[in-house]
Amino acid sequence: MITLDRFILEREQAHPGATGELSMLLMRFGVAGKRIAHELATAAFKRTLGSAGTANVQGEQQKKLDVVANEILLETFDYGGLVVLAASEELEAPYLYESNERDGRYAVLLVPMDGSSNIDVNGTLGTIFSIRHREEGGEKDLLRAGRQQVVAGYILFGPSVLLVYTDGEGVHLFTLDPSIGEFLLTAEALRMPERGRGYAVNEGRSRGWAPEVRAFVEYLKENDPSTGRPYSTRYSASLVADVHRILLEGGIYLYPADAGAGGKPQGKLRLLYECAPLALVVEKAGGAASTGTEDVLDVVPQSLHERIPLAIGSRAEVELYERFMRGERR
Ligand code: FBP
Repeated sequence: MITLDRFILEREQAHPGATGELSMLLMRFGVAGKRIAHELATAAFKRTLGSAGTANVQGEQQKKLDVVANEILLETFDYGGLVVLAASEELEAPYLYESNERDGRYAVLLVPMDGSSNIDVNGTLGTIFSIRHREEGGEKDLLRAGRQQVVAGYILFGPSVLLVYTDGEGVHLFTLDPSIGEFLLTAEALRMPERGRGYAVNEGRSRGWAPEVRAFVEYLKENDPSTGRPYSTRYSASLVADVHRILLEGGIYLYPADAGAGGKPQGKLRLLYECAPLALVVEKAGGAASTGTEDVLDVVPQSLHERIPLAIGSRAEVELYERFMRGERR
């Protein structure tokens, strides 16, 4: 029975120069995950379902649980002097931990509640996290390519609560055992299938897509058993849930640029705290993540809440998508 704490500490011992701070930080995400899971499970009784009546920096209506999860995560790093900055989907500017300003060596990036449209219908939800080194201090420390993430991962709130992370050396999966309140290792050094049989995309938005995107999705739906087609649609409206399925079964998730009515011409998902963390997890498991023209982990953000188009999944499907986007395939 390998708990999250034991696993992290044993890996730390493999790094003679380690200070233990990163280990403590990672363990805290386990604690935050348990607290958020409890809030989700009791939300109906606590009347914390529904809208908070406020909007976040993206102008999106916040759910009460978006706010609750954000507060739990900000509290989680408020002691111990580890974290100086926390950037969140729910905050316009990064939160500064003044008490850690002198010695804090890390910054964290957060999506407290992913898949918000699933909250009130008891659908699958997630929390996305990423840890970066503090360099010069301030927001500009965050505006660096995803390759500079030290740790990235997610917590998946489904029939069971899972925590998945990479520290750059493999991807590891833990399952919360509610009887003891501990995350236990259930898969170490996960490897993704080279290709899958499913695709995840909101096809209701296809009119706003570029012709190359539509051609790729149509290609997946053609009947050709020799290439594993037609693929099945597997879209849950939770990026974390869809990427987790793809991590285990292969396939591809798409959120393309959308020039249609009410669409996001530059893509919906945020580079720094949605796309880059999941891109690191998927790449370390053998998959890939692309904007359609560039590896997500190489994109240097110009602003904290920058959005990009996203294609993430098995290497075969993502590379094929890029060929469609270059017009090499019809
Ligand atoms: P939020 O961060 O606002 O939840 O947006 C992210 C997300 O919910 C993803 O989890 C999901 O894949 C996608 O947006 C769903 O978007 P749409 O409702 O346009 O299909």
